[in-house]
Amino acid sequence: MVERTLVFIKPDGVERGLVGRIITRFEDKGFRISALKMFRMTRGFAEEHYKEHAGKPFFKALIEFVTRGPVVAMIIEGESAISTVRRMLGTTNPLEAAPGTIRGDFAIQTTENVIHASSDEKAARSEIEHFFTEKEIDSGA
Ligand code: 3AN
Repeated sequence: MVERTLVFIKPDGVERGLVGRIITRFEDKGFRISALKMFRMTRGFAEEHYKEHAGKPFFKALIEFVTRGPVVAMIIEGESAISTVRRMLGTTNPLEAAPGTIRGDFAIQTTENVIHASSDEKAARSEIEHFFTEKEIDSGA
């Protein structure tokens, strides 16, 4: 099934100049980018995105980190995009992420782990709506 998922390259990935290499991986795989933008999250925007983690010990540091510089957000579209993109990212803890995955190849720390992607269909739907307006999304037609 063709799916859409929400991905963003976190401030560490942008600062380190990894944007091009990460986007290339998704394009090389055969996925389509149906929306793309760079912006700096406000605290409120970030807290809404990570609301399921509110109150956890790492929450404050996570919000500080993700708002410290711009992110590059995109919608990736293609066959089974949600689970496949998650596999391309690797596990949340980059030390356990398999070589060949984005986190496995580019990250060491769990907070500064370079990239986010929606975890399932429900998250993808709500995150796409949170990050992009209908007008910003290319229908492919
Ligand atoms: P993922 O990004 O792999 O979906 P989540 O949703 O569990 O992982 O966590 C969201 C973000 O919160 C992670 N990408 C990471 O930046 C941060 N995070 C999660 N767990 C921890 C942790 N134990 N310590 C520090 N930061 C964490």
